[in-house]
Amino acid sequence: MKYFNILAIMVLALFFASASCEEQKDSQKEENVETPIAQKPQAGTLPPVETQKANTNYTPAFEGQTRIAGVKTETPYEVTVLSSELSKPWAVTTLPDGRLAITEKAGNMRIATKEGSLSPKITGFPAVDDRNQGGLLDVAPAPDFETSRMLYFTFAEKTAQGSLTAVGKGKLSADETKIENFQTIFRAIPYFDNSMHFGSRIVFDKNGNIFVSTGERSDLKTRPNAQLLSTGHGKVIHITTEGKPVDGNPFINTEGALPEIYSYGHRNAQGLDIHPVTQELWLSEMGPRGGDEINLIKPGKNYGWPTITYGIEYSGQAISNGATQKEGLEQPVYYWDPVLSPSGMAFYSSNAIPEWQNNLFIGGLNSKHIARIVLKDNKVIGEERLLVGENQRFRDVGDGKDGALYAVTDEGRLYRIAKK
Ligand SMILES: [Ca+2]
Repeated sequence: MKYFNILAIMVLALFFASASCEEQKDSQKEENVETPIAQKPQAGTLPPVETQKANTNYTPAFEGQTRIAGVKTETPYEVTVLSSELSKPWAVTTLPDGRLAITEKAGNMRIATKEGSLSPKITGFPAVDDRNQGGLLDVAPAPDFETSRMLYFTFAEKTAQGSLTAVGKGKLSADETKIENFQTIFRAIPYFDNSMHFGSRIVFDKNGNIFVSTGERSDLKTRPNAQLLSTGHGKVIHITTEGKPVDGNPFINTEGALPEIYSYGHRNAQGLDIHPVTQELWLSEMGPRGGDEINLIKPGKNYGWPTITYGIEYSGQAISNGATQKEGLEQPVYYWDPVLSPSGMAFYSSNAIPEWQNNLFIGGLNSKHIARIVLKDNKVIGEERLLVGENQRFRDVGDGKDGALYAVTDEGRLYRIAKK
């Protein structure tokens, strides 16, 4: 009996030892598969960054729609000018090998290393209308760029009938001197003879299709086109890499509507990006005097321009009798008065600067800074102004996916903003 008891105790001890070992392994396993906890968005506790008098006395539709509380980055970061040699750069985007593709408005591309060394001018583009706001505009690498070497572009197409925002694609040659076999795959009709409000940004969705923003061409004659589904002016377009409407587009079965349209009622959207976590599409657009907006884009929705706006004409006159809200029209998530002049924007996906994770960074032109926007539950909860002293018009901001942000300015600079 005695031996039996000892044996039983030994068996039990072994059992518990191995059980606790299993437990340990299990908890290790759990630790290994645990996804990193996303940084908590940091709500503003400081006074709003905007202190100037507004152009209008319009009332926001909800609290926090404008002049949100200020935030300040606590993590030390450094700002480096990598190059001052660019000629009117319009877009900066990261290639899979970590280098940067940069368009120049006159109609060529450059590739920059992350140390700021620039390639010669890459050619092979069609004639672009590079007066005023036109030119070779945005660039995005195909999701399979590493094997296909395909790049997608937006540009102001120049023709005898006027210009329009077009989307094209081409292959980066093996020696990286030119774009081969450039093809135009979409045109935001109609042509119009001026050089203003082309939009435009291009982003790939998770299915490998393309979103493109277009402008309403600024003129009082074309402005109403933003509300018309029969034109490509003032829209977000959703197309395949062949330029065909994406299956399931909201107006694909609507008679008289362009089947490529995804959303409408936009003025001049030069910022477009997909949220790294929610995968939702966000857009920034230029308002008139006052009334720059951030919008969360949903299929088929009408974003209001020019029926409703928080801005006024440059002359000071009201637009649409001062209407800022109307049933069935979307409210901006956020607006500025006076304006930011928002151009390109990017979500920061890294946690190298923890409080920046999933924040939105928008290049400001007239305002000459980069706006850092903290979002929570699709509302803005904090705003900060970065690179205020640089005195540059920030044309585009790109997420380097290496913990750094990259920005280009109308004055020809390439910036790197990263943790110190
Ligand atoms: Ca709007």
